[in-house]
Amino acid sequence: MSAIPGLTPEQLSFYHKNGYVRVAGLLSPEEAAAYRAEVHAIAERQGSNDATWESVRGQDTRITHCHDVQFRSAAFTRLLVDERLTRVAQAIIGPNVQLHHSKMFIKPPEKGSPFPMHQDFPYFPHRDHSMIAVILHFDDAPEEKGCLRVYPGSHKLGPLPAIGADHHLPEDRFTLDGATPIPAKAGDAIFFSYLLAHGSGLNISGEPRTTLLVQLRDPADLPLREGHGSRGQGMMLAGIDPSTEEFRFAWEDKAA
Ligand SMILES: O=C(O)CCC(=O)C(=O)O
Repeated sequence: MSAIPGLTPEQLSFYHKNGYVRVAGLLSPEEAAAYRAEVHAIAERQGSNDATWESVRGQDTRITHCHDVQFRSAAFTRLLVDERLTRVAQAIIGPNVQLHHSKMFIKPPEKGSPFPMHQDFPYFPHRDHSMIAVILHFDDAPEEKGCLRVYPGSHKLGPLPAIGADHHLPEDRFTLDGATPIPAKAGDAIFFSYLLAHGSGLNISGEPRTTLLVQLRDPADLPLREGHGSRGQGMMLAGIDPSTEEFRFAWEDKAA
């Protein structure tokens, strides 16, 4: 057993009550700075792209993204299995932690797109709701940079009706302004349930906001429908996949 702690009992009970927990200083400021440089280097190599949600397009805002970053830089392969991260995930999910997908975001200065309030559930619904996200902050994310905002305890409402192509929540009930801001420092990580109502505001500051978001689940949890696949999905980051199914090559699955 590793000596690296996951969550204290207080942090775990905070998570269960509120649906999220911020772990301060999961990475050192030096490590965060190095990952930040990697994210910006990937963005530089891949050129301009934008992941602004349909419901907030047309306001001259942008957000740069790239999925499955561990296929772009080995630094992120190492980060995905970093025990400081996986042990927190184990404290929440259980001993076995499986990768669903990863994605980096850079919210550019002054016009970094917001994320309307939403649950992640409708994108990749699962039977047991074991899915969590962790947002790793590679630079400071104060409120004016468009930090994460949440409705604490909303994960207890279960799956909620979602609207439009980006599955956002009704804007009259779940306003961005009414949500609790969770400002973070470089090196902090915020873990949250895929049922938590969350979003984030515009980056109106003069600095980019740079993050990596990783979705994780219990391998015994079953997707309720196909879709939202990703390269590397199913990779075990901690523990084992207890499946007793016979080994199959990936191309056999596709042919089935
Ligand atoms: O990075 C953020 O501010 C939120 C991202 C998010 O909610 C998502 O990608 O589902």
